[in-house]
Amino acid sequence: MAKRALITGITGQDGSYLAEYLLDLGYDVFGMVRRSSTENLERIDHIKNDIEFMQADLLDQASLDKAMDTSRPDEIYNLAAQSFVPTSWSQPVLTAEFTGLGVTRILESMRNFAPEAKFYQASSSEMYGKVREVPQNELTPFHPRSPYAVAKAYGHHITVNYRESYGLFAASGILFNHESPRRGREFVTRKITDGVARIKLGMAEKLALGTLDAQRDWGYAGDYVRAMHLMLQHDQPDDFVVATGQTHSVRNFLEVAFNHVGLNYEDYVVQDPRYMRPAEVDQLIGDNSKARQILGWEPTVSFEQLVTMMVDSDLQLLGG
Ligand code: NAP
Ligand code: F7E
Repeated sequence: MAKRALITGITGQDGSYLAEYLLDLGYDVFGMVRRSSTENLERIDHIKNDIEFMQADLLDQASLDKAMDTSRPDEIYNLAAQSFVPTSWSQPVLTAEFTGLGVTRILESMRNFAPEAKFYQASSSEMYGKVREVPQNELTPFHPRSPYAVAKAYGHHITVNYRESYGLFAASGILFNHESPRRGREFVTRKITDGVARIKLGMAEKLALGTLDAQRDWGYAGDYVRAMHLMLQHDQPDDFVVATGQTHSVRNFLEVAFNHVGLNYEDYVVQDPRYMRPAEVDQLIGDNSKARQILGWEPTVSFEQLVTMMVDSDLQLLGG
């Protein structure tokens, strides 16, 4: 019989790649979507007929229980969250409700309706924040720098706690930034590649950004959803860092993206204080050796390939 997977956040970047991946493996895929006045399935439009959708919200326990009871999943991937760091300063309580307490609600639902299932929590390198060591591994202490990161730290700890309290198979993937042509346009990578395409096509003159000095360990989302699946095939629930092991600044990203279309970023980029954060995460770089050794996972897309893939996709989308 086909395995059954429940994905929360299926309409997001990672949800779309994970759904594709699991469908290819022969899974029955159940997708949790929240009610909205207009349909929001762009990223999964090509596979939507293969997915069984269930309406539920991380804020509503009864809806989660119903989704869990209906789908009776073998694997649960909790990808839903308020995931944009700046919004977590303007909506800190909502972020805590979605991104933090939402995890407990799903775990409670699992405990009551699918205790034998395997659970994946989408934890984040943002938990390391003001980093205590370089590179960061599974044992590096957390020092979160935003309400988003604080909520994710809660989500990580409650996942570990339910594993230890109730013996649930609950794994936490500590994923470093991962991007793709399906990344939301508010995140810096997509904002840049969309901006480069617009400038190249004569549709924009400038690109306004915040700090250019922050450094991130950027990987490809398609590679990272494979790691999520591998964590749930392992014989024990555990925590894993998923990263490339390389870090680049926003400035490096700009150089590669603008060079790819024959332009110099210095002629177009302006800095705007509106995009500066109250507290910044200066540098992240992950140590992926545990995932490599235990899961046999490794990234396949380099930084340059990622940037150029995203620029080419945005050029094509805009008709270039
Ligand atoms: P994303 O594109 O922002 O997608 C977030 C998803 O969560 C969307 O499907 C959204 O639904 C859903 N959602 C938000 N609030 C919800 C609620 N109250 N109830 C139900 N669904 C809700 O995020 P992503 O980049 O795919 O990331 C997936 C997960 O990994 C997130 O938890 C994120 O925090 C975490 N993460 C991401 C990265 C990264 O670099 N991408 C790194 C580490 C961890 P709508 O479409 O209706 O808004
Ligand atoms: O910012 C700087 C900004 O918003 C990256 C989420 O998926 O990854 C993501 O969080 C860096 C920061 O991602 C702009 O200050 C400069 O230093 O693309 P971002 P993020 O905050 O790292 C983690 C792992 C997650 O878990 C999150 O869910 O870029 N930056 N200028 C800018 N950032 C944005 N968004 N916009 C700018 O104009």
